[in-house]
Amino acid sequence: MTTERTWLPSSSHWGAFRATTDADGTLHVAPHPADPAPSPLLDNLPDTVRHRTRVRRPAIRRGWLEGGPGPTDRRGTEEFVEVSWDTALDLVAEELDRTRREHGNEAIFGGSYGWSSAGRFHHAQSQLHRFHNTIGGYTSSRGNYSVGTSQVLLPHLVGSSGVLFAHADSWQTIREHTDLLVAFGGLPRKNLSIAPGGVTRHTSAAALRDLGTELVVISPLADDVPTGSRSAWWPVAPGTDVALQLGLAHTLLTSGLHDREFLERCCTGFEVFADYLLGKPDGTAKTAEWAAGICGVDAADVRALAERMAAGRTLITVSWSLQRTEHGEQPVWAGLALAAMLGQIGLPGGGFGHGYGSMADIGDDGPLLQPPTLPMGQNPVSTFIPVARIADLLLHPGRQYDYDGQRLTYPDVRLVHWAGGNPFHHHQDLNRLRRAFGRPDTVVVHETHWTATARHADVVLPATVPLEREDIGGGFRDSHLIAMHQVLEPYGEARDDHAILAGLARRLGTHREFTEGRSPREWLVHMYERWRGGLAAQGHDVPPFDEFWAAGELRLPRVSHPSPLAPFRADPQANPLRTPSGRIELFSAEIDSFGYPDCPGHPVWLPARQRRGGPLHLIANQPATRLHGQGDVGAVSRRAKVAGREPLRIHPRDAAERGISDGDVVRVSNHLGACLAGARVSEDVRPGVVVLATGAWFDPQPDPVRPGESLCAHGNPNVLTADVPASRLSQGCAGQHAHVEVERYDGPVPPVRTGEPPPLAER
Ligand SMILES: Nc1nc2c(c(=O)[nH]1)N[C@H]1C(S)=C(S)[C@@H](COP(=O)(O)OP(=O)(O)OC[C@H]3O[C@@H](n4cnc5c(=O)[nH]c(N)nc54)[C@H](O)[C@@H]3O)O[C@H]1N2
Ligand SMILES: Nc1nc2c(c(=O)[nH]1)N[C@H]1C(S)=C(S)[C@@H](COP(=O)(O)OP(=O)(O)OC[C@H]3O[C@@H](n4cnc5c(=O)[nH]c(N)nc54)[C@H](O)[C@@H]3O)O[C@H]1N2
Ligand SMILES: [Mo]
Repeated sequence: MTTERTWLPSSSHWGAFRATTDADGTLHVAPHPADPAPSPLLDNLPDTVRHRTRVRRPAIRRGWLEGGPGPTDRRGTEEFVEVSWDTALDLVAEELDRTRREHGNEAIFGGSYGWSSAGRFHHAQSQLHRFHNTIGGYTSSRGNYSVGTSQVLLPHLVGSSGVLFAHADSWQTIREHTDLLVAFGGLPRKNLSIAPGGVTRHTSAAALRDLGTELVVISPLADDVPTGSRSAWWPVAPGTDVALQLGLAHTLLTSGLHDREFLERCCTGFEVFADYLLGKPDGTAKTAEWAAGICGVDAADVRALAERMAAGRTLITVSWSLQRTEHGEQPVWAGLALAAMLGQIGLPGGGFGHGYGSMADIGDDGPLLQPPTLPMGQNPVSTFIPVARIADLLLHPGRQYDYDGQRLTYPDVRLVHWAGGNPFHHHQDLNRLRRAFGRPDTVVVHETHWTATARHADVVLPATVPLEREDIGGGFRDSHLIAMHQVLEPYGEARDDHAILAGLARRLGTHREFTEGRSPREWLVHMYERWRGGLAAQGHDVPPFDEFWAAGELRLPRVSHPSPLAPFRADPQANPLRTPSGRIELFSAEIDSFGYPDCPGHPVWLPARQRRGGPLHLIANQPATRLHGQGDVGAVSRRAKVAGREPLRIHPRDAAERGISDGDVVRVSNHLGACLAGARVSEDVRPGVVVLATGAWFDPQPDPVRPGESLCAHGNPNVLTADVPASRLSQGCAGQHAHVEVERYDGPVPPVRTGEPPPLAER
């Protein structure tokens, strides 16, 4: 006998879906019926939402509970004591109040970077910011880990980053107009599961299945080549794309294939760049031969590609991964300069793209609509850090540093409050981050699961997951707005972040200001109706909230959003870019005036400084089996593990040299740290390169090989990446690359402990 199930709508960063539960509570999920290419990551959900690593009750590190706040090296090692909500909220409210009274609100770090979950109201970071704005403000963070380098660079070059991100040509336009797509960093299918806030129809993933356009895919990893496409794979040495771009540019210049008219009319500074290509300032011409020697390709191929690029409509795209490296500004700037030389910027399907293959919403043809948003208020504190400087902030109060032409000083942070992010996933050099997390008086974390960040906190407050609450889901290019219905009861004593913060606000006298007297459902109605009013003003009628909620979704109206680059190209005088010259800046007098040796005034070849650590080049890219650390305990992520550890891809030649066979446990190490991983021997990586994706939950244990040091038993690559910025200009995350040695590990293998909660005692 079959019983009728009620499937309820919900959404996630990896897609909209429907969910239902069995009589025994087992969760079932099914993709949205309109999704042409649903994400495999949906299958992580059933195990994750009720996993034993869910935080069940508020928990306090014993040392903090008994000894009070203060710097300590015991975070991440001590047991937790479970307490009542009232006890936890009283203690946190008192500590927030003490910190702001004794040290000022600047001493509270509330940047709280991270992806949290889909859902416009219960977005943890937005809730946290709104709360802190009511109690006097906080030191914030600026930018993100995804495109932190480009976010600072692009305004100098093209006036804003939105010019490239929000207005990227759709895959449909590419299909119709582009003869050749040259993808630096590749077009990995795996990344197209994801768009922040949700993606109901995975049109980018679907488009890649049968693009038809000729592709040249430049990447050390074969996964980055879409299957079934007409593609050539150029497995260049990692970190050398700029040399290839310069070699192509030199060929265009010396063959007279560059578009002089476009460069003169729409760009500034080409002469400076051309002199550099010809080697006038440094004596090195950036010829195809020069490039070939650095990248490990044939000079004749470089010349042929340059000619091929100039012969038709060519789109050059640079993945976001390339700017998440040391000197990450350069591949973006040199890629833009190369596209400018081809003279097709502003033409459909031509010019320069940034992030095709990085995120589902780049190239998506959905409407560009700001979904409903939670107002966050104003932060009375202006102090901020570039987001990836978190460890420096905690380790070096008072120290000065450069950022985009400014000289900034790290404030003295005493309290860290994090909700919806996992710095022990996202940050580099985790051993250093552990030391940094020892410095503040107090660390408060809201988490759904016992992540490494929760384990390094003093106070852990259990948060609900989206299926345990009501919300509105939607991304910026999403075709639908999703009514996220509640499917499950909250786990244990978990509360919504909003409820947690409302409890703190009540204790600090700002409850009315924080909640505005609305229940969560009333907030959804309020946010939706305000948004609906805005749409009506633009001539788009959408139904009232009740109808939207009952229908479970809303198909969004089509809103056209022409790129500003087409009118700019047609008449740069009348439609200038928001750069100092009004044109595309191939030489930026402003950046040049900052005098940063690691980011001069035009694109240059600068090899990475961090080459120490070992003979193999490690790529720490996004995982195919989860979103960052989210869902690492889910079925898809677990299935891919090797000997219970994160898989490390290694070329057969490198494996043979080291006596490593497929399935072996290996030890990956450098001067910064070590981890264990499971070997996957594969021709898909270039020799000399190993790939270990991010997101295995950090499991620091005593290193059996280096006494006194720690090793991650699970395979988190961020124990190996250096905590250095892309440059002094952007201070962007440079976590994509590291240099390591890999050995077969024959010692006693420590168990991976991340699948269990930490030791918990009851008060
Ligand atoms: N080496 C290296 N490192 C990298 C990168 C790289 O390429 N290489 N990439 C970087 C990039 S691009 C990014 S974006 C970052 C991602 O880094 P993060 O965004 O920090 O990673 P997530 O695992 O998504 O962390 C989100 C956390 O929020 C929790 N969460 C989910 N929903 C809720 C909720 O409703 N309430 C609360 N309180 N918590 C919730 C989840 O359990 C999870 O632990 O990583 C960066 N790190
Ligand atoms: N499945 C899944 N998809 C995701 C995410 C996830 O966690 N899981 N995260 C999302 C997020 S937050 C972001 S910001 C985007 C990030 O998007 P990206 O930063 O573009 O993604 P990555 O997978 O880190 O890197 C893409 C590819 O670049 C290649 N690469 C690395 N170094 C080099 C190099 O020096 N030269 C060349 N030519 N290629 C190189 C790697 O082989 C890698 O597969 O991904 C999003 N998509
Ligand atoms: Mo990201």
